[in-house]
Amino acid sequence: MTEEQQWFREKTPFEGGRSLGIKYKSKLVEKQSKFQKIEIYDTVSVGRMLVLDDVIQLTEADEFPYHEMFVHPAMNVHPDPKAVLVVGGGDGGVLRELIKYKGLERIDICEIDGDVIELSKQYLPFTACGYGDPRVKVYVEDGADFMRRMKKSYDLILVDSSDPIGPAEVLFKSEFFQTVKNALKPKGVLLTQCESIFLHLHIIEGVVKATAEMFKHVQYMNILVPTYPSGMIGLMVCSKGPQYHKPRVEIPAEIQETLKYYTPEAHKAAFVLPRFAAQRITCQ
Ligand code: SPD
Repeated sequence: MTEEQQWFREKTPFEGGRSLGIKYKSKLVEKQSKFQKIEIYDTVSVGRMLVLDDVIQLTEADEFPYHEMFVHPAMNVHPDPKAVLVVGGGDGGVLRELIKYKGLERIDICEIDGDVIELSKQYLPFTACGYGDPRVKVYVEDGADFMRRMKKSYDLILVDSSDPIGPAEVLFKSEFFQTVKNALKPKGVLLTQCESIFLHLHIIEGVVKATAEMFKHVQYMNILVPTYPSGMIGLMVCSKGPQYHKPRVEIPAEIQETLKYYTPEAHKAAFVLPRFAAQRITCQ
């Protein structure tokens, strides 16, 4: 292969004719699973990189903002989290952050594609390092089917999905959010991957509309991740209990020391949106 061919180019309909290129040293994995094409690269400048159906899911260099912000704001504000479910997230990044909390008693993960879990354990040890924790139970099946059996079971449900094309499309729909709501305890909170304010406001508005009918508070949290399109991504925080934009406590010092992105200040800042986005994302 020539040097010019050693580039991965992410081209999705979501990116408006733009493309991000990442130069790689070698392709470590290319596998068509039952659900999607899974690729793992060893890149020149961002370490290992996971790609599903041609879309970058994470790189070793900048996965930490996303995975830290999926967990620590919710763990900070929820008054007594004991039971958590991760939907998707087979690479293990969200799990890695959750297992830092000794007070969590139950950590379930439901990932539809078992190959993502196995390949992550093999090639992405920097994210897939929490599977050995005795509290972690892995379910390989459709997340919505799983949650239908789990009524009022979880304090936190964290939906770490890919983009709303292919297998993840249903995870952005009203019916799915209703299923999540039913699987949450009365004061529970859902955090769900919700794309970029620069590129996907129409998708974000759809999620706000669907969730605002079901949850007491719906708030968008913005996170800087250079490798995602436009350099940022958001999470929609849908709460049956408190609002999540104000940290309630300092998180334990031994956890804070392990973090590179999250601080209570970064937590507050993530909920402050630029004007054009705040005008379109009506939060409550
Ligand atoms: N545009 C890609 C969004 C990917 C979000 N999920 C990433 C999974 C990392 N655990």
